[in-house]
Amino acid sequence: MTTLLIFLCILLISVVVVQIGKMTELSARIRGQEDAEASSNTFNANMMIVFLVGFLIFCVGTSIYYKNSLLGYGPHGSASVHGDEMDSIWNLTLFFTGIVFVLTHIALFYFSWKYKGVKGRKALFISHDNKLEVIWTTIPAVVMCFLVVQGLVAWNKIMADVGPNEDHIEIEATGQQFFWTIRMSGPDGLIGEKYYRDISATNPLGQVWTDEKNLDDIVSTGAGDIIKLPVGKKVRVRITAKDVLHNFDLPHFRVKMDAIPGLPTYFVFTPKITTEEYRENLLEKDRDGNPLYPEWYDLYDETSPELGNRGENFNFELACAELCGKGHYSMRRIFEIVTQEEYDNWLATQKSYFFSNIRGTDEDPYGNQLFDAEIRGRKQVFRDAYTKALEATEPMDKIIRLDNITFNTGSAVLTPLSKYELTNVMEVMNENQNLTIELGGHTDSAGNDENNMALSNKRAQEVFNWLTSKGIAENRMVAVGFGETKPEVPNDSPENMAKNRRTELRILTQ
Ligand SMILES: [Cu+2]
Repeated sequence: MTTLLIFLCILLISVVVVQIGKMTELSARIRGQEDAEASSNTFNANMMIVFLVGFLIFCVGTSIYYKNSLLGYGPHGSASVHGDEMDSIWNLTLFFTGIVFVLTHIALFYFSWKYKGVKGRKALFISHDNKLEVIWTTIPAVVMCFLVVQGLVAWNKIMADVGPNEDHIEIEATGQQFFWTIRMSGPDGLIGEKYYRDISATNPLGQVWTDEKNLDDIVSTGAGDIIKLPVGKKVRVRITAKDVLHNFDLPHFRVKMDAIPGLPTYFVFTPKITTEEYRENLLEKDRDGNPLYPEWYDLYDETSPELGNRGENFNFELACAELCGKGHYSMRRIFEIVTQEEYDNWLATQKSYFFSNIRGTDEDPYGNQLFDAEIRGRKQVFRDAYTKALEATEPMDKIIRLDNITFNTGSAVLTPLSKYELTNVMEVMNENQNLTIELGGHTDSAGNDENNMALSNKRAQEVFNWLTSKGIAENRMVAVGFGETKPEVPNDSPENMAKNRRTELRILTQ
């Protein structure tokens, strides 16, 4: 449709041009060719000057009109430490190119006016002029050298990597059609290894789980998830891509770097202003209380006035600055700069990808062991339940579910991870020599009643044996199999049946 419209437009314009040509020809024939040419030359030459004035006014006018919307001007000073240097290089370049821009335009249009076609005037022919050649080669060369050297000095400073022991936060951005996967180092401050062959549906970045640096890494793909970073702390972003070229662009921080499949790049920057402070700058008022930048007081969303003005809703945005496909625009992500304290609190609420998605699955290489934090966590849960049971008076409440004692399916063989909970039981038995307990085995209703009874008996006995092997006296414990006779909930769903398969500890004396 668009193509057809464009085609029709071109066709119509061509028809108009041909018609105008015909008319000019016709009028020229009537008035005499030469007179017509002379008046047309004067008219065109004068229009050149009109255009020149109009064009320069337009350039200067729009620059002034939009100055508060341009990065580096008005409220949009750099939000990162290195950005100021980049802005000053930018202004320096703009100063020189601006002078050249204005002068060449004036010369171009003035000459067109001055040397318009006049009857009898001949053009001067100069084949070569050494002086002119030297002038217009040397001046641009010197200016360019000056700008390039300044630029190189700034570039080397900006692209300096972090030192070997320098305190910094490491994050990683992986571009993909059409979203960014942002990986943040957890409390260890380090990002784990990746291997492209490990990429799968459950492991989108190909993290190598045997590398312990990966275990606390946080992975965020949701376009709505906000990434927080602390103000004043150096951030090193590793930038990669999974399919096509993307570009990691944080314009307010003057950070921009291609994301190239197969070729990791990086950028180091230090945010120097929080999102909150930046918003305050946008909403700044002069001494009389008038907004300096009134456009930021416009409603953020006219259909929802309760959201407030644009300034209050301002956010630093990550964009993909490479036209990477149809959904390119949707690669927007929000980065929020906060105080160190807020950052620490936020980081503590973020779940590591490994522990929320991989732990306990087939991909987990640590299936037969618990991490210290998990051991402590399970111990705490057991201790809390134990204390509650000790204090309880009702016989019903003297029972502790031992969910972390598990068996291989259909057998009485303890799983390797059960030893941690068994150790918890052993410890309280050793601490409190008056404690006697009943170890109860329970199954769900699946299968034959007698088999279930036998299995639960064997399982309770297995727990009993483990504890006696660790030196707990046999006369302080009794192992009972209840089979399917004491379901905790009706056996009407797989979840409920799982709840009914359990080992229980009941306190007999304490
Ligand atoms: Cu992209």
